[in-house]
Parts: sequence; C-alpha cells; structure tokens
Amino acid sequence: MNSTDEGSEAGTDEQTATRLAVARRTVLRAAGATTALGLGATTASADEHTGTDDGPGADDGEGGGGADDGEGGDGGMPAELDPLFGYASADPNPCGGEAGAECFEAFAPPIRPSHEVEMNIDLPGALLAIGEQGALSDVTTQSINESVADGTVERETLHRPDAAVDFETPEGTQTLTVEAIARMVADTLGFHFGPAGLRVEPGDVVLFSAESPDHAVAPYHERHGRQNRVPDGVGPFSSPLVPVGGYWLYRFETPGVYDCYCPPHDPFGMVCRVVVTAGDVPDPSIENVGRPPPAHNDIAGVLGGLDPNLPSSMAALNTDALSPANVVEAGRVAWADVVASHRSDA
Ligand SMILES: [Cu+2]
Repeated sequence: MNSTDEGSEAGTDEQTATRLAVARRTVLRAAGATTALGLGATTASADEHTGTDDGPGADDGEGGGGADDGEGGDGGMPAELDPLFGYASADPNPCGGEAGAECFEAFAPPIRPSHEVEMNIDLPGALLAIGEQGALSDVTTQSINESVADGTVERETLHRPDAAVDFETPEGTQTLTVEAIARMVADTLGFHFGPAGLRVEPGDVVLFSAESPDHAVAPYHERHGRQNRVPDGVGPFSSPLVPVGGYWLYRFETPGVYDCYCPPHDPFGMVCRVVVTAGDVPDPSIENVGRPPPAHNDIAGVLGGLDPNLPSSMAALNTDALSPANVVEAGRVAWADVVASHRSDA
C-alpha cells in the first residue's frame, strides 16, 4: 500500500480514472470477485461437462436419475454421486439465489440433496476502492481497525468520524464519512460458506451453490497436503471450481467431523464444518500430517489495510460457534455467528 504520491498525479482526471478502474479490476480478480456476476452468463451445457458418450457421469439418463419433468429433459444428472468427486454442474442451479427447500425436488433420489450450503463473497466495492486508492490516512485506518475489532463501532474511538472521504469508482467519485466506512468494515463478512456449520445425517447429500465466482470445496486432507481433519477412512474428495450459478453435490457417508475449505479463499478464512451424526456429538479427528489451516486472515491485504477482524481458517474452526457440540445442537451455524464468536474474543 503506498499512499505517498497523493500530490503527484500528473495525468488527466480521465487517465487517473482509467488507471484506477483497471487497478480495481485487478484487485477484484485477486480477491476472487468480478464485476460480472450475472447468473447464467457462464453456463455451459451439461453435455460439455459430463462428456457426451464415454464420460464417467451421466450417460443418457441411465437409471432414471435425471432431472425429471421439465428440467430440460436431457437427463444430464447421474444416477449416483461419485464417492470422491460428487457431481458438479454448470447448469442453472435449482437451489440458486432465494430458492426454498422445494428446490431439492428438482433432483431425483438417490442423489436428491437435503441441505444447501452457499458459497458467497461479501466485500463491498467501496471498501476495495478506498483501500486500493489509499484514500485513508494510516491513523484513520488504525482507528477504524481498533474500533471494529470487537464488531461494534463507537464514534468516540474513531479518528475524525465525520470527515468526508472521496474515492473513485467506475461510476464516478463517491464520498463516505469515516464513520460510514467503519460501519461498512464492521458489516463485511468476506468470503464465506453459508451456513458455515452444518449437521447432516450419514448418507445425506449436500448441495453447494456457487452464488459468486471462484469457489470450490475440499476437506483438509493428507492427500491435499493438509492436516487430516476428516473422519478416519474418508478419501480426499473435492469439487471443481464451481461456475457462478452452478452447483456441486456431495454425499457425506461416514459419521464424524469434516473441516472443509475453499481452496482459492483458504487464506481469507473461507471454511465450513460439516458434522455427520445420527445424534451424538463426535470429536474432531485431527492428524498432523500436513499443513494446518492458515492462522492469519489476509483480507486486510485486499482492503488496503482495513481489517474487519474476520477469523482465519484456523480461528474460525476453533470458535465456540463451530464446536461440534454447537453445530449438532444448532443444525446450521451462520458465518455471521462464527465472525461474532471470533470477534467477541477481541
Ligand atoms: Cu471461495
């Protein structure tokens, strides 16, 4: 972050705006966001995905596992899920966006899911622009970070809370007060699974919805070079990178605690914990056979030093909110609750 050349902008406003717009796109890309999030825009056909003839997946509706009635009728869905790679589709997700639980009926048993986990980004463009343009002094940034560390914003602790901050966006110059920026930082949830904690029964299928770009799902597993954080005997499963508007299905069979991460966003704390149980509270099974989850959240690097105090992957998994007991009791634990649980220790 260099903010030293504030007074030396020799170019025209137009050049500056162009440069900033280009730079902002770069940051967005680095952060896994893009400006083109249109659902369906990236849809590829199921045929393309599964292979038309000899593909390992869904050939020709065999077994009747296709999306019955009206789902396009081309029987792209498999009769059963691959035990390691589940089933991914770039086709429009019946459970995308605000769809209710009836969306599961678009899938024929036995691959019908009974739970949904969304993969989301919550990083306001204004914060990305402010951070990247060095629009805040170090003193102000520091005061915002200290104020939001526990999740509450108190005006008195902010440096010049009413000061107006200008920053450029592709739509033109915008202005926010320091206090408004602080509240925006405090409300930012970053990259996350929703819910971040989920209880399922053995054999349940979970549908992971790609609500934003550049997400995937894998467990911390020895064969991914990580600590083992899955029940004994569970293989190194993973999704592909799931296109926006698409989805991935996976069946959780073996009881126990599964700690999963989004490979592109593990440095930003994007983890979830799935507890597979018929009723009891299983202990996590953690083996030190590879890299542990990151102990630092890199989000401040994307926001030019503004730090919402989001948990790292390791910190999130260690919150009370994601304890196996709480996940089993609650059934679903929202990422916001994980963040609050983490910040309450600040
Ligand atoms: Cu992600």
